[in-house]
Amino acid sequence: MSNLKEILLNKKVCKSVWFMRQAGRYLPEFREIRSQNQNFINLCLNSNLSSEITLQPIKRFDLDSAIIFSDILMVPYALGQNVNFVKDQGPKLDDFNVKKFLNNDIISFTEKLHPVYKAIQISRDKLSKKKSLIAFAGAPWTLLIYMLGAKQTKKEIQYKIIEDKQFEVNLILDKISDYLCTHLENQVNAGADVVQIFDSWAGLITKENLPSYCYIPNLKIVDFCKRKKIPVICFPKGIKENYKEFNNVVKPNGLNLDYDVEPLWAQQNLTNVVLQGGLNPKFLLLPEQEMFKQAEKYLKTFKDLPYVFNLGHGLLPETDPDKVKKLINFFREY
Ligand code: 1CP
Repeated sequence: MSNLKEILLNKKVCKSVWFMRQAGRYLPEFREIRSQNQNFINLCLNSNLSSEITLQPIKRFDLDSAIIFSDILMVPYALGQNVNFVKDQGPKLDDFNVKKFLNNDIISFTEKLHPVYKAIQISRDKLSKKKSLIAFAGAPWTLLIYMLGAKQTKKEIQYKIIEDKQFEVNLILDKISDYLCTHLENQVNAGADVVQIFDSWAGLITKENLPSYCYIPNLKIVDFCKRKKIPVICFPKGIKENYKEFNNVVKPNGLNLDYDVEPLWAQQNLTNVVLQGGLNPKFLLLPEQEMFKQAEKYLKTFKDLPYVFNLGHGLLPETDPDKVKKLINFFREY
């Protein structure tokens, strides 16, 4: 077992485990706190509670890394766009306003996110030095999906909204990376030692638009992290065989596989990078032996490589925490 930061920077042939969305919705101890805090953004701005939630899965499962309890939508919030989480509908943001967006500055942006940085400080102080604390941000494209209101219901994306708002798309892609880089650097200064960039909606981008909407925006942030010596993991979810081109262009330290990427294909095509994840979170809903069989596919394929055991997307709300425990034990004994 080795520290995530070391694996990413030195490509040590070691294994490590953490899960996306490990802090949150499927844990009874999270639900308890959440039921007393109806406003999700305010919960993310409560440094003590955010830190407590961050450490809940570490206490329960002794995972190798903690991921800070926050949300990718804290950035639009700090850029002046109010965010509401409507039950069973997902996040709803105020209409995007060009003038308001352009009136932002790095100092007030940082001030608004101070509670997140404070939560990282508290968590770092309480977390064993052997464990990594992961900070994160949404990639520009994924954030603009929410900022321009293209995600209207729980499942649907209105791509037409994006096509009709080319000026706003270009403006956001051009301007938001400075804020994202600042947010990542602030989180590292507060005590995080690894960062992950979530491009959850990259799979919606057409092949011809991938360079301008996905590769280049991710590359800008990765290059910034490299200059600052911050180990960075990218997650361009849903781009299928384009994972190869993404890896060759963006060259992050780590790359999270989604559940559509075959592990053997990844092992052969995604080189000079530390691979992470891949296992379908739905497999945690299967009977134990079936779940182990699926997990073994990844562990076998990446046996002689540095590999971070994780999922192909976040843990599902209906996941039984005991199953998570069993999966971690299986990984440790493997
Ligand atoms: O209890 C609740 O209602 C809140 C559920 C919840 C939680 C626990 C949301 C709402 N966000 C989070 C925390 C969160 N979000 C974390 C930290 C916890 C952890 O990982 O352990 C992280 C890393 C995120 C990242 C995030 N938020 C992403 C990228 C990853 C992914 O899932 O693709 C995205 C797209 C969001 C937006 C978001 N936040 C929450 C919701 C319901 C949504 C919308 C998801 C959607 O549009 O489908």
